[in-house]
Amino acid sequence: MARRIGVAAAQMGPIAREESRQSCVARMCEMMREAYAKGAQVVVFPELALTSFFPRWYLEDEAELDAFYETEMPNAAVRPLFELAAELGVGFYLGYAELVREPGGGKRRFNTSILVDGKGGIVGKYRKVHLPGHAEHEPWRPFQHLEKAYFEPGDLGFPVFEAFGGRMGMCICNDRRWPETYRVMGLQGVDLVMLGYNTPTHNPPVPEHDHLMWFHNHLSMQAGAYQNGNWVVGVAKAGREEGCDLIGQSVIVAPTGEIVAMAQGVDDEVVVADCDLDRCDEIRRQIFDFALHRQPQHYGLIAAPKE
Ligand code: CDV
Repeated sequence: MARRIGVAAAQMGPIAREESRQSCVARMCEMMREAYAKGAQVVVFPELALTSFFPRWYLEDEAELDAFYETEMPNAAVRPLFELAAELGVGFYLGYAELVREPGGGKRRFNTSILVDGKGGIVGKYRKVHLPGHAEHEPWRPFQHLEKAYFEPGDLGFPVFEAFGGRMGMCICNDRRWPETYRVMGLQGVDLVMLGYNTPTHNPPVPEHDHLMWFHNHLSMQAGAYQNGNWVVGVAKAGREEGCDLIGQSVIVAPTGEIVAMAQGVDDEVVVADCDLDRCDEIRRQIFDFALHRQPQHYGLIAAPKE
């Protein structure tokens, strides 16, 4: 039996600092309904989809910072999305900031995504491994990128989950630029990798690359798809958010590396593709047959500890 699923990339336009979670969730519910009407069984939303991209601000007040995190999932604000998923029988990927309160009073902070099935149940969780940016306030920048201050690296690895008739994987934004991300999931037979991103059009440390942001976005995801023989769905939070421009161009990429669907603008927008998970075999059997061709005895440096 063919393993086909309708997949939606639900790109979001900007989220203002003052916009409530309820408003964001209402936008997502509207897109989920549209995705369902277009035949989707799973909807992919962006990274940190419930708030503005707060690592752009240097926040000294801990209570102000904490307000951007979720301490439970689902919570009251997000529950309508879970309920709609169960009503429609549609799953989703959602990125959010996660705050874990430890028994001793400590706090752990992660940039997290979850995979929810068509019954509204959480079937998988991922915590962002590759955190870009800086840990200290850098006033010379036009905007901050304080992910290294506001999150710790994920501690869950790159797990793969049986869902939607295949093997589903997740990563988040900067992870998509690293070949190891896809390869670790590829070695677990992943069929479809979902990811959300917030990528400014301007990269303050290397402004000479600004015109390449869109190219590098697609280059990374197309390479990750082709080199491991899996589908990739990459979804932006896009547009001018609190004075900072974020790229759009959310895409669905086939295991051949071809883009089969792409968002046209930088607002809320749903694009859907019918993804045949069996197409992964075209690459995994004919080009990159891991069992036949990999030579891991020569790859040791990749997994060696950092100097
Ligand atoms: N949210 C991100 O991880 N953004 C990075 C930017 C800072 C380069 C990205 O890789 O898109």
